[in-house]
Amino acid sequence: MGGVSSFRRILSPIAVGASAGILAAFSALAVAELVAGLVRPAAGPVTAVGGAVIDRTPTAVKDFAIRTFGEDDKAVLRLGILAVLAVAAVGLGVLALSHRRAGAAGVLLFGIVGSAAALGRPDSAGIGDALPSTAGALAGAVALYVLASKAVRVPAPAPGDGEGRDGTEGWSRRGFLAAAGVTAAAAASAGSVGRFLTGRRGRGAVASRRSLVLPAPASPAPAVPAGVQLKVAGISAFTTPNSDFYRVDTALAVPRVDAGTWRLRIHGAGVSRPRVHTLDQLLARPLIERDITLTCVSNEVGGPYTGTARWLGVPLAGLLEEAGVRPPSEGGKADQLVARSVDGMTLGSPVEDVMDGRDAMLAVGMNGEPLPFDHGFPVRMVVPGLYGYVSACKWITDIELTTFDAYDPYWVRRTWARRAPVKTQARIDTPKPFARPAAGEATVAGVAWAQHRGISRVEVRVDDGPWQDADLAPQATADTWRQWSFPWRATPGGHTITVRATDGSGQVQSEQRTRTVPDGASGWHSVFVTVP
Ligand SMILES: Nc1nc2c(c(=O)[nH]1)N[C@H]1C(S)=C(S)[C@@H](COP(=O)(O)O)O[C@H]1N2
Ligand SMILES: [Mo]
Repeated sequence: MGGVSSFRRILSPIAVGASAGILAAFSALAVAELVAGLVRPAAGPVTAVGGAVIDRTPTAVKDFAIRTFGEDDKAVLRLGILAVLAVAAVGLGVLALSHRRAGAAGVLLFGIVGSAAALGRPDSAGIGDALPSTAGALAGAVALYVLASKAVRVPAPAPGDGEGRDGTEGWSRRGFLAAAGVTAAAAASAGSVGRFLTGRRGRGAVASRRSLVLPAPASPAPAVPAGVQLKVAGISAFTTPNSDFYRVDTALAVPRVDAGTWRLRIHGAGVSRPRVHTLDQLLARPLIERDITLTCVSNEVGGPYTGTARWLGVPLAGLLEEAGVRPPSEGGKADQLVARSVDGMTLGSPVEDVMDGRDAMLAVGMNGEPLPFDHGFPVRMVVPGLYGYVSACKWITDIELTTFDAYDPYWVRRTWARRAPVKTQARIDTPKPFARPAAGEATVAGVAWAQHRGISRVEVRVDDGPWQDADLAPQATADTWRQWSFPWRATPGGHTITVRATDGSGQVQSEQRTRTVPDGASGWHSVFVTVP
């Protein structure tokens, strides 16, 4: 008996237990996926737990995740959940070899966590949401119990016999392998059927989007002046293509809403004529088309979470007026409009702002096509001048008129400000940080935004030199960003280039550096470059 065989004696139970645990977890997730496909895909355990984690993640950590992983934050979260499950599965599998019941019971505990997460999500559709996790946990517990009972210890080999009867010392392999094979095959089939069902559910929504024909706007977008797009390599496009448009939301599974069954309810304080609108009813109204820059409050100074699209939509003020709503300045009862999405998100906007004549709308079109699913199909809100989290509800389904005193929406409960107009910002798009531009004529360029106030001036400073005016591209509207460029004679050495904007009311962008929480980052953007 050497060290190798005693090592095997320890290793092989761990390997057997680990495989039993992983297989049981796989079965649990596969059955849960199958049931979620039947009940409601968003109630699946990984999606539900992920959503619950997002809801409970402290703002600082969420901000870190957005900064660090960007739009991959959700994939990272999913992987994290699967990693935690895998570790637990290995532990329970090893435990089950000696304590079958305890191992199986451990799997059931995970079912409780999944069910609780699904029931606690703001979009929970009721007790049925517990089914996927419950069914999955039951399947996983049974699988683990059976696999553990197949992995029985055979009588210890006689001294000098060397290996156990079927190759693995002290363990019967054949029965276990057969049971493992059957479990794996059954789980894989359940998982595939589940995927198929979930895919089929989404197909109605996909078909409804494909067949949606957007009406021509009654009020087309004002002609964009020639020259809004500077011919400078590396500057952002004036209109952000949908495929490049930033995406920020809490949806682990993007809602796929069928336009045919979609409804929008308008109700609440001061709504004398509550109404439910269908999409066809909205599309029959005169539509407006506008270029509007949307910005996320989580955008750091110089960050990427801003973009401009040509939105097509129904003016929101008119719909509200028809429902009997008056702004607070005209004696209206409600000062907050709470928009609610199909996934339970809530966003609150000042009623005064959405009714003050700006182009607040329920958007149905983005850059000439129906809203992409990622950006809120079939209908989302867009309000020029307000950060997305206080205005731009995607997959909207409900508008409730209330007061800021009476109700705190999702982000406000997570330390963000109740009111959040967009702060004036200028961003250097080129050169990039730590670039090595050649000495001589160089171009510094970028975009500046102060939605609904407009941009009147952009200045650039190199190192500790004087502020110098940048050349401004024409302004499309006060609701869009504005491009700027600055010819720079680059001299060898390291240089810090800083930019600041002045908005349409003459207010110079604040130098004061603040974090994104609670109401948006402020401060000047600068990049450091080295001219070789
Ligand atoms: N339903 C829903 N709508 C939402 C959000 C969300 O998490 N859920 N995020 C908001 C935030 S914080 C921003 S910045 C904008 C982003 O819109 P986009 O993803 O289309 O760029 O959507 C807003 N609308
Ligand atoms: Mo945002």
